Amino acid sequence: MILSTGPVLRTMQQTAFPTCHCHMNRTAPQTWNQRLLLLLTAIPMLDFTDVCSSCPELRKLHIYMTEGWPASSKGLPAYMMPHYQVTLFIALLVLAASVHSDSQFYLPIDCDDIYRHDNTSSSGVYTIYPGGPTTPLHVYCDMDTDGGRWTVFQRRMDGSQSFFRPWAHYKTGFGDVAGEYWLGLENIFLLTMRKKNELRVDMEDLDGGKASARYSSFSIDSENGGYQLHLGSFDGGDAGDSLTNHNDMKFTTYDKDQDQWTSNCAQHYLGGFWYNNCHMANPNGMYAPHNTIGFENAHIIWHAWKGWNYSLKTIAMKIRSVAKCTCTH
Ligand SMILES: [Ca+2]
Repeated sequence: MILSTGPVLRTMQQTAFPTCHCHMNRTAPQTWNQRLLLLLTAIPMLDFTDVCSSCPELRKLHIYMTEGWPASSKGLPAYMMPHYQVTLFIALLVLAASVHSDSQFYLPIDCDDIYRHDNTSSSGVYTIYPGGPTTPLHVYCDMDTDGGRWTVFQRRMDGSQSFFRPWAHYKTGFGDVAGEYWLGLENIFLLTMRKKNELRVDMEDLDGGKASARYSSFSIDSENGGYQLHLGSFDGGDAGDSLTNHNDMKFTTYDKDQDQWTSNCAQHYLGGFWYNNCHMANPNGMYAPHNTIGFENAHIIWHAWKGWNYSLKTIAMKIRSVAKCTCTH
C-alpha cells in the first residue's frame, strides 16, 4: 500500500484491485474487498495495487475503522499518518452514513463474492457493485455449472432482444438480466480489472445438445483502449476453440469500426463483438432458428462446434474469479 503525496494519482476505476483474503477473527475474508472498495471511493489518493502484500497495514487500518479514531498515531507507519488523519476521517464519515453493521456492509463485486458470502445461493438475478457502492448493477449468476460462482455477461436464449445495437448500447449494457442481455463493456471492464477471471462459454443446439469452451483468463481494456480483448489459453471443452482468433481485438459495433476488415464486421454480421477479419464465433449475431435466414454467417455461430451454417439455440458467456491471493498473517 502506497500513500500518494502528490495530486490524485488514481481514481477508483483506474485502480487495479486484486482479491485479498485477510483472515481475521472478527471479519469474514470476503468483507475485506468490500471495505476496501468503499475506502477507495472515499480516499482516491490511496494506491491499493499491492493490497495482497500489505496485510499488516490493512489490519491496522481495519482496527482504526472498527474501533474508532485512535488517540495516537501508534500502530500505523509514520509515512501514512499525515494524510490518514484527514482521509480516514472522511472514510469513517462515509462508513457511518452508509452502514450500520458488518452484515449490512456486504457489497458484492461479482457472483463469486455472492457465493462466498452464502454458498447456498442459487442461480438467479442478483445485485453487484463492480463500480462501487453508488452504482448497483443487476446480473444473472450461474451458481450451478461446474461449481457455480459465474458472473454472466452475455446471454442469448429466445431472441427476445435485438443485439444489433450501436456502440452506446454495448458500452452501457442492454436487455433483461432474467432473460437475454449484454452486461455492458464498461461493467465487464470493471469486473475484469478487479480480479483475475476465467471465461466459460456454454451453448446449446436445437436438438438439446450442449457444449462448452473454457479459457484460462479473460479481461478487457478500458474504452480508451477500445475495450480490447485479452484472452488466456483454451482450457478445453467439447465446443472447441472459436475465440482465440478474436484475442487482442478491439470491440466493433456497426457505428464504431475497430476490426481488421476493410469493411465493418458488425454491420455485415449483424452483431457487436471483438471482431477480427471477421469471426470464428458470433455470439451476438442475429437470433434465428437454423435455416430460417439467408444472411450468411450472421447468426449465432460457434464454428468449432457446429460450423458456419448452424445457428445456435442458446449461448452464454460467463466469468469467474481465479484469484488465489491470500494473506494469512
Ligand atoms: Ca473494419
